[in-house]
Amino acid sequence: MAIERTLAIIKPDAVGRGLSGEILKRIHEAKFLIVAIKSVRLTKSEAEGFYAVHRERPFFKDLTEFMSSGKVVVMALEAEGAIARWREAMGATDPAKAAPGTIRNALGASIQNNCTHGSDAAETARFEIGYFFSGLELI
Ligand code: 3AN
Repeated sequence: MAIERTLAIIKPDAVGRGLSGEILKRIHEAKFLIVAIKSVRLTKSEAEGFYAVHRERPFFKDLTEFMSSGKVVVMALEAEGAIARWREAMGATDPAKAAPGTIRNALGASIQNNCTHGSDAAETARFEIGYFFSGLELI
């Protein structure tokens, strides 16, 4: 399997509940390399730009308000098959449907407040990593 990079976000619900350390521990245990990391507070329009693919969805307004409601921790993760592996580690979008042992099953509160984000494909990962990190930050 090829070495890939994916964008991971610890969302405002998890940061606010003091879960960043627990999620970072899981990232290290799963042997992802953290290529870049920062803590940022998105504006509403920055959150809208990030989630532009969802702009027609009924939950877009709530989602972008939520994602701009507090600090997030944004990371570029690297590993073999990183995109699928990080999505496996997160579990299904709805914590109630996420497999036991996954981050969302263990820590997620609702389909919106589900602790983490992960890119869903190679093209999305490229866009999302570039949204947050410059070339220099990714060396
Ligand atoms: P995932 O993050 O599992 O790839 P997406 O890309 O379908 O899920 O959705 C992006 C984000 O939008 C989710 N992480 C979640 O916070 C929110 N979301 C998705 N579906 C719903 C929904 N039905 N109601 C409220 N929020 C949702």
